[in-house]
Amino acid sequence: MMSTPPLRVAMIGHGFMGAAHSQAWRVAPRFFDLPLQPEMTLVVGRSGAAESAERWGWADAASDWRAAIERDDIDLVDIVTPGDTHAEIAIAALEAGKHVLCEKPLANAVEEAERMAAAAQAAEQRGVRAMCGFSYRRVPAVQQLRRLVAEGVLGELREVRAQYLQDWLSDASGPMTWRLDKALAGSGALGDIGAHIIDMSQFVAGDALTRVTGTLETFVRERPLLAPIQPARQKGLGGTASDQKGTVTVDDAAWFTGRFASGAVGAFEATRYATGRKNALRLELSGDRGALAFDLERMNELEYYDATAPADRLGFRRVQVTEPEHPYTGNWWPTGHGLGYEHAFSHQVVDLVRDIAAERTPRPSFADGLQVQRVLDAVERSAAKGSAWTDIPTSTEDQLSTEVGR
Ligand code: SOE
Repeated sequence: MMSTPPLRVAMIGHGFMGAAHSQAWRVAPRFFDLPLQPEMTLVVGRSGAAESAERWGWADAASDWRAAIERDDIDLVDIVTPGDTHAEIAIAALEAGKHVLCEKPLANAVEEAERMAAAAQAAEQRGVRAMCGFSYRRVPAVQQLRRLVAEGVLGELREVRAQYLQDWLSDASGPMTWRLDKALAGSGALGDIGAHIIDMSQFVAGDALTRVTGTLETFVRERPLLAPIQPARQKGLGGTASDQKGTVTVDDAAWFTGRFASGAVGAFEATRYATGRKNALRLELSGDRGALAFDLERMNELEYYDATAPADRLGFRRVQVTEPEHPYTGNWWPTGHGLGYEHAFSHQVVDLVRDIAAERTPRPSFADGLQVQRVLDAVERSAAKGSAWTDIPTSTEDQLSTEVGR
């Protein structure tokens, strides 16, 4: 029997996303038939990479990403570092002929995202592929939402409501972290979790935002610096706070409205101060024939309101997205058993590997990631102009995929 060709992966970075991506590279080939066999060849980090390799099952560890992307035994580079290094690593990897998976948001600035999208377009000519890791597109219920919208269950889409509510910063005594430093993170809640609701709303609606108004707020402007602790645990994920203070240089919360190309209107909120909300990404779409709703904290279901139903049975009904007919679910457990946060990352690996083998452009592509970056930038420019309406530049390669289930 023909053996499956390998896809040898080097993961650059090994924080929280490193754990999620490691789980996906290890588990996806065990539950899905893949045309290429992922091999967890190398994890790269400035410190602690050997411990991460041991813990998560990587064959080797290194500290120099430039040497890693030049290795002949590496086919794909998976970037899970803070946003300030995405552009440099992704462009170098693409130019070295490596496929790239890059965590969201694509970059810290539009100019960087433009260079990344151009490098990805050039690399495609050489059969090298790139994906931007908006993993929530691959939650089965989100894929099902897109299918239902594409089938027309909403009728004319009029309104999109999207929130991403977390509260891990609501305690002002919590320490500084790289996510609060504009030089490393690019922005705060806006780029970290606002990027998710921008990508998800556009993906589900099959529609692109064309103009926005934005308001940003920073509630806590100084936070204790972490005393020097094991480097692997830096990034504010634990450790003793010192009496030194660091300045927060990003937004804590973002509110924005948007107009879609179809004419639909959207209201968006991204905050890490929504006390009591842990990971509440909520999306609701309203049309003249119905409505659809999703909450990541109840990620195995969606709600559907059929406005064309007889009056005596009108109401939102809960759809359990665990049938074998639903996207991805048939490869896991029997109906009703449900999936978790980590499974979307496995589905991301499945689709990326299949796209590479089929010589297809992965979605979201770097062009899709650039379009989200342009929305983020427009929100920031609007906020700086008293929340004035601000247009989002578009270009041909921004056209979102209309292919259902991508
Ligand atoms: C923010 O806390 C965060 O870790 C995001 O960066 C991730 O993209 C999201 O999946 C979970 O929350």
